[in-house]
Amino acid sequence: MTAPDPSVQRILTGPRDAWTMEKKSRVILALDVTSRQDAMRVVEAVRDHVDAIKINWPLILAAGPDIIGEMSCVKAVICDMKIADIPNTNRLIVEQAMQRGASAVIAHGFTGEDSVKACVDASKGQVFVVTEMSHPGGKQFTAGVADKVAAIARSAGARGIVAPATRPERIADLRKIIGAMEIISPGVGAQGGKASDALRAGADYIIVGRAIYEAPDPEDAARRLAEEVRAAL
Ligand code: BMP
Repeated sequence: MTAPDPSVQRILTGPRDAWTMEKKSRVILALDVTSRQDAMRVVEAVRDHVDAIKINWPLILAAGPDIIGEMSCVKAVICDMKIADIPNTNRLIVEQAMQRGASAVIAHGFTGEDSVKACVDASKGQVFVVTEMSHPGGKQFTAGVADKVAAIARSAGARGIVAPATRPERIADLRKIIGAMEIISPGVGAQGGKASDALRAGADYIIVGRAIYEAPDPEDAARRLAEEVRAAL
């Protein structure tokens, strides 16, 4: 065991505002870095400009699952493991994530309503269901089933859906299916989507990774995004 570096200690002694995702900047940081040190550096820089931290496999595998708990001391953590299994396995995965400090999880919906419902039950409703994916290949399969998946998310009692900032018109379509549920929207920046377009189409939050953590000044990049959001609303 190595001692945490000073930046880690600063973060861990900061104010605890985790668990409830705020709706202030409407920016969710996709923290797809592959070391704990990079994760801490980026989070410390941008913490005042983001409402939540989304953690995906690259960081969980690189830093270990304890990173979920560490990050949850700073901000609400969304565990993006894109859970896609039978109901019992989904339940076990979600329980592990929530016990470690996640505020919400991301699951696939093509597995069917019973699998989504298992995630909903295990997280007390804190599930975002992936609909149409934001990358070009997202049109090959996910686009064709997205409406159905959104309907499943709604009937299973999920908190919201994940919908593509790269195709804002699809955000607007999906909004009609899910009503007042939340939409979190990736694809801003590196994938070509614009924050303002996604929000005007009906997204509640944008999810941004590389445009923040690969920027020369991540704090400045996150602040500018938050400003773009404010201007768009
Ligand atoms: P970036 O801003 O660097 O493109 O990162 C986007 C993030 O959102 C990544 O973590 C990716 O896994 C996730 N994501 C996505 O890009 N499109 C989707 O349809 C669903 C996602 O979860």
